Amino acid sequence: MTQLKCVVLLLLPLLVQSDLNHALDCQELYSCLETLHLLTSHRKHELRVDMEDFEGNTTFAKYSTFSVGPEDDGYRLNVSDFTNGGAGDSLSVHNGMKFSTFHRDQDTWAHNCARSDVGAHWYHACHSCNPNRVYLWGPGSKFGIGVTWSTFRGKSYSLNSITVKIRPVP
Ligand SMILES: [Ca+2]
Repeated sequence: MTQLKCVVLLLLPLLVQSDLNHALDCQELYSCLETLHLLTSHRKHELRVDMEDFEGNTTFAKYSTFSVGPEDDGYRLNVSDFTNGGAGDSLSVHNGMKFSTFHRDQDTWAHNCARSDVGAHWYHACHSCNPNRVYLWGPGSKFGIGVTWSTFRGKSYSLNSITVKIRPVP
């Protein structure tokens, strides 16, 4: 149950209402990152991303290897072995990145991707997908601000849903 809650918290759209809520959200995010690190550091896991647009189209991307590194290394993302379910690969480019939030800039950009893109993610400079963003409604969303998976509907289309699941594999 904890595993499911953490994946949902980390990877479903997150709308920050206030500084207080944001601080609480960050605590939960880091708690979940720690849980994901502990889970994935002892056993191999795979990750599947299911998504749906507002026209009812569904698709997925799968990665046969997924883990999160330790806190003292910035909860670095390790994801590889992509299988295309039709969504394309918008996550491999984030492989090796540290996790960034408003208050913890660990991206490779000179500025803060989390602040500029209103999210929390394993940013580089800055993203090809970002499930933790403002929930908007489909096409015409402000570029890069919505819930996006760029190889599916681009960065100006905020998806209806993104669901991310992990499970241990032999
Ligand atoms: Ca930065």
